[in-house]
Amino acid sequence: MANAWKSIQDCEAFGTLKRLAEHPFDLTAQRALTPERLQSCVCRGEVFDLLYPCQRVTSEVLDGLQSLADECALVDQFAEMRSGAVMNRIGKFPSEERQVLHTASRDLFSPVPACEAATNQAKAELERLKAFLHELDQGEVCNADGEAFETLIHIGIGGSYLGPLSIYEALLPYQKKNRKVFFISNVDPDDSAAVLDQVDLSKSLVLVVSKSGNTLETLSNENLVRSSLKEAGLDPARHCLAVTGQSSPMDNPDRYLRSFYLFDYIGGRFSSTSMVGAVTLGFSLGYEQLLEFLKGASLIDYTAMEKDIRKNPSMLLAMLGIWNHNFLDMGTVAILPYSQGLHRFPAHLQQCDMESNGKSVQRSSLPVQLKTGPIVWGEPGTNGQHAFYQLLHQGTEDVAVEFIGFRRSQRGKDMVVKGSSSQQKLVANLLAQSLALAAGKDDENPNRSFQGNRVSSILMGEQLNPKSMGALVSLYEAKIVFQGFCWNVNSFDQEGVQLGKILAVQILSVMQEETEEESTAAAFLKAAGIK
Ligand code: G6Q
Repeated sequence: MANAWKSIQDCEAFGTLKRLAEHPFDLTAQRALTPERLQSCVCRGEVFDLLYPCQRVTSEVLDGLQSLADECALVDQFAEMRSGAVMNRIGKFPSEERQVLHTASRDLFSPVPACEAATNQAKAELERLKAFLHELDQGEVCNADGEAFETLIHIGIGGSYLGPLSIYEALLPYQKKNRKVFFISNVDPDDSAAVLDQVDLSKSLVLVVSKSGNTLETLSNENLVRSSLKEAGLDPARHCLAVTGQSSPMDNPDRYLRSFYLFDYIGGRFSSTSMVGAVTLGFSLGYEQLLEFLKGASLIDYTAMEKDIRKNPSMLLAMLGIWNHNFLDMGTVAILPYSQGLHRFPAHLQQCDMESNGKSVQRSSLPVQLKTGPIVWGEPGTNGQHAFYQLLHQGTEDVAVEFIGFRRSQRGKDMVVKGSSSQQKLVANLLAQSLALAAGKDDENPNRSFQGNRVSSILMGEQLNPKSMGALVSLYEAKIVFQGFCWNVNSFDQEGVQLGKILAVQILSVMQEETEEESTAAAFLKAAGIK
């Protein structure tokens, strides 16, 4: 019932919040950041606590955001999504018309999953993966010389790459001995060449991941690696694995040692907990740790069903984002993890968020009336502090910041220098930055004065491990989905990406023709010195 879904601007609370936004809480005022505020503005979650004293909110604002969430029926829509409603659609126009069931791929731990049919499909794939990983461990799957596979080359792009990459990198300390993963995504031949230079192909599995099975970059890279295997005298059918959609052009089990399925109700950027992430993570971490990762992800899907925003970190993060974006007019969000393991996580979120909510049409097919998805970017702190934080503190662009931190380091190897450990320094920097951005600093020298009221929140977890990484992934997925519901956009299609795929093919076809015929593509190629 698409017409029943409201956008926030149609809600009564919208007006109240507009009024409150005329005089947002002043974080620079004396006694603004009181110990009481610092201790009470915390949303306790299962794996992460969300600290939000440095947001320009009062309890009145939070009540308004709660009303918005209620009026837009965010939790009801989330429940509908989880149980298999067709959410990927636009009014009466042709659209993907699909269910949205990435949550089913990890809803494995409840006796009553929200969508049993989809969870059963996920379980069946996981069982096949478990068996395959066991065969690998036992040496039943091995190379032609009977040696173990030690390397996996993951080939994929976009949603078939960024999630698995960022999670793999985050969980390196949990990697099994003698297992290593390399990624090839870019069609730039230097990307594949750099990987091929580093691996021993005879001991490598090649995992080709493509839901559609027809992505130019991925197929080109697959061909390139297959030809390298052949050149090395290796049989690709013994080395290549696939993750793809059923009946895609890649759904050809004869070409692959093993094929795993990704179902059409799981969008690429939401696919980390499906076989898209599971095969690579299973190879790297082993099956038990993969399950821990899925457990963490599933846990947050359940806490996301809590209607009280003060008790639901993903929904609160979403609503604070709405407040900053639509009421306080901040157009960009910086994701700043104070954890080296998360160094590629902002890139994953950038895709997940911007591809989902970078939309201008409501689900009713009418144009949106409000700004939708913000620009999302980020880098790990403290490195960022020595780079772009200058703009965060004193620039003319108001950036909403989302810090991510952990109380304990991942590897536990640390030492005390000048009275504090490196982990203490890391967390101290995070907290100090949040406070400094908020409070600002007066100085008679205008160049040394900090305006303050620069907002941030902090997601604080105990330690980065498979379970918390799973939780972090699904916490942000839920945030993005909630915001899409607020704007009443379809967060699950990606016409802009499809357009790119078509355009490149058009230019390539002109490149391959020997015709002198004038066309826009031909002129552009000539201008670029390519034809
Ligand atoms: C993700 C997008 C997009 C997609 C890539 C790869 O949600 O749809 O980033 O993941 O274009 O597509 P394939 O998996 O089909 O190769």
